[in-house]
Amino acid sequence: MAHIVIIGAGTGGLPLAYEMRAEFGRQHRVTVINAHSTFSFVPSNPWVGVGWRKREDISFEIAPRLARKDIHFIHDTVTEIAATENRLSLQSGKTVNYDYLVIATGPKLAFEEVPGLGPDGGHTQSICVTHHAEQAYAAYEEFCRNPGPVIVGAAPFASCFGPAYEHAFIMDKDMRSRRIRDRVPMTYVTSEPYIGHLGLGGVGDSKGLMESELRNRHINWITNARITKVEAGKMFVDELNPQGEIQKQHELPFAYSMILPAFKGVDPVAAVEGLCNPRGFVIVDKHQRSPKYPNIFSIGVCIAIPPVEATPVPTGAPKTGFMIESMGTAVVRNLKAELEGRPEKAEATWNAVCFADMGDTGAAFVALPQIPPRNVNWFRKGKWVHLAKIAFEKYFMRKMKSGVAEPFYERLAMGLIGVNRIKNKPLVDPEE
Ligand code: FAD
Ligand code: DCQ
Repeated sequence: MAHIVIIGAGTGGLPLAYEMRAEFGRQHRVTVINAHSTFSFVPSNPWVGVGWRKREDISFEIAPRLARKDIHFIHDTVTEIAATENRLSLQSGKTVNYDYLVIATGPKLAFEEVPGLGPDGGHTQSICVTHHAEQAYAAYEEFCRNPGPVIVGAAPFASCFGPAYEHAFIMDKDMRSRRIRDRVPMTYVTSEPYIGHLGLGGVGDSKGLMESELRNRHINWITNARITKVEAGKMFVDELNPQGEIQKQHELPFAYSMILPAFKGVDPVAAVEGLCNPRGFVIVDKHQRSPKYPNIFSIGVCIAIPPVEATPVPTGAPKTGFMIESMGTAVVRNLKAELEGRPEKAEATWNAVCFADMGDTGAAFVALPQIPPRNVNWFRKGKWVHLAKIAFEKYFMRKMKSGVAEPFYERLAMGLIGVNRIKNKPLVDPEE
């Protein structure tokens, strides 16, 4: 009997634990360790930021859900990974031994890279985690009583631009409903080289469509923006030209600001000798496995993937939910093959499939593969996306509570639009 330990019970780790249990039966021990006792549906955080959702709408206690599936849960923080000894140290002082480890620790929010950035001691809000989104909402209510200029955007080295656009559009919608939008000049400030780049080199006509949406809503923008410093009510921005030289320097006043930080790998993961790249992201092969430590796999935001292209202000490629779950499916298959003594074979499709909300409408995109030129390069805007995202939230929450990893109809629906989790895998595998 092997002991498999998963660090992180987020978008990647929790479905992975369920899928392992479903695939392995009771043959192997599965343990999940998470820093918080609750699961939180991260894509709904922008809604928490404007009070459209409360924490309890998008979170639940993990322990009872995993217990029902005979998955051991430890509510604790991993502080050290002794990779050569297959042992973890936890904040409580306990240690946990493993045979196989899956790292699904998500991002470290690197606010420290820009002086004055972030909600803890800085001057900008964040919606990256639910407690930040709650803080952002409290600050937003305060702001609405005394409105002024708003800056929303993303810092240098950011990779997750979708939520920044979402938050700008959602705030615009919310302020229109409150009848205060006319008192709020809004600017979108981003490290992307152009609007709609999304860290993906654009998807379909995302540039044209997103620019048009921003214009329609009187949201100005600065691209190739390197935010250098934030003071109370003032943001300092270098705007670069395509050659990477400073073209203009801005001092932008604001009454409210939400800036997506750069992501890095969390400290205990980044500290493991030979496991990570310089930004602390886990280096994996195409089977999600560490080349240095063959019994360590990794999925989600914490893995190293190359940027789609070099940009004047550095940006990274996003890792979206479907891609993350696909990585989990690949890990389960490869681990199962290994435990049964068969050669590993599964490779996740690193595609970008996403619903982005815009308050009363939304944008959906499919980019297959991530790096252009692509076979599928599809971007659409419409009210149906707003509704689809709400439906997806309910569906995903139900799926995470019930523990059914990838129901047949989901696979069928995604297969019909040509999006499969595993490379070269037929829609319905006759062996299953
Ligand atoms: P997470 O979901 O962040 O999970 C990591 C878990 O690891 C956390 O529970 C954390 O507490 C735990 N952890 C970390 N360190 C330790 C430790 N040392 N010990 C124990 N536990 C630890 N993608 C989409 O496809 N669609 C969207 O609409 C979308 N919206 C997004 C909105 C926001 C605001 C953000 C930030 C991202 C969004 N994404 C979206 C991108 C991506 O899907 C999410 O970031 C996703 O949650 C990443 O999953 P993950 O499992 O890698 O990390
Ligand atoms: O896991 C997902 C997730 O949460 C992390 C999302 O955030 C809301 C997603 O958007 C997944 C899997 C998704 C993708 C959902 C399917 C989108 C399909 C869009 C294309 C539709 C074409 C008809």
